Amino acid sequence: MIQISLILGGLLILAIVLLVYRLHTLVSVIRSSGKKKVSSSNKINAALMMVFLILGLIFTTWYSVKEFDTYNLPVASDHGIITDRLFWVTMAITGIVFVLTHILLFYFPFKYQFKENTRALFFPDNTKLELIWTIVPAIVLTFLVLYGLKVWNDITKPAPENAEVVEIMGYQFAWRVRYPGKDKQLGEYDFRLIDATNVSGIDFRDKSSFDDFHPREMVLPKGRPVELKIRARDVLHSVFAPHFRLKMDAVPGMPTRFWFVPNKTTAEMRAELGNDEFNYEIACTEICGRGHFSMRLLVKVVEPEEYDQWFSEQEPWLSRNPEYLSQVPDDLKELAMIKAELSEVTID
Ligand SMILES: [Cu+2]
Repeated sequence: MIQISLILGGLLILAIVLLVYRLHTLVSVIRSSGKKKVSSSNKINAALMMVFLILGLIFTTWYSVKEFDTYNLPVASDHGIITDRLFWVTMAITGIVFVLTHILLFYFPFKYQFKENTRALFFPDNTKLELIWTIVPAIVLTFLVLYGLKVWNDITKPAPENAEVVEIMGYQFAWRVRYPGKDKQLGEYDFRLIDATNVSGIDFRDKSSFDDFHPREMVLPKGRPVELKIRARDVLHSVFAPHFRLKMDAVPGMPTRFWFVPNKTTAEMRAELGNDEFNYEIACTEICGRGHFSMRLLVKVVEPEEYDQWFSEQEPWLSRNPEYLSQVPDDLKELAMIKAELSEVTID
């Protein structure tokens, strides 16, 4: 009851205030009829436009210079340099236009503010001017689109033959990384084979699967092309490694890929940033559920020799989970045991 009367009371007061204001306006119209009078607020508003323009320009320039490094991630891949160049060319062209139009946007209200003795110029159209402002942006935008298309084609062309292949699978809520093992061939997978242990559904009917291994973090060689084969197990995820300028969706039922060449080791990036704790990482950039935030995968870039060393020391997944040998066809069992470095003893 009290709430309703409060609301009604509030509405009543609001109505009274509005009526008083309306009355006040009408009275002032009658009083000043016949003579035009420019209030001082007109001049103040015009002056404030200039103040806002100048202070705004000073502040944005100062802030952009001061905080540049906060918003600019160092780049650590070959194609990242090309992508960055495209970004800065686009930024320069659109930035110049943006600044110029905004200077005019604030300057014109100041220059053309209402003055009692000035009359507005009647300016219906100007074909030449309209042609200029149509053709110039059309040419510039065509250049930007073609340049962007060239960059896109460059970075999405098929990976070189000798690329290191790494599979990355997104699932709620982690990444599963798989390397092809010593045969350098990733085995097949089948979603029907997924269980609590075989998280990504590796198919052990395929002999390429026997030596595949799953490390906890992704290790990559510097200076060698790496092809990520990307897939998702449940919902949409997205592989995002900002330092490599890498972003590609992981789509259930539709494998995607992305290849790139890391060009700075983790150690080099640590030295560059002066931060010993720095690590490259892959994050999920698709809001994929309540555990989305935890989809962080560390990436370590090392010198190629160190990578080969690490690669050769990894243990095939099958050798840690020998019970999955039962899924291997009988005629391949012997091969599976050799490739998974299993001895008879481990099985019994
Ligand atoms: Cu995700």
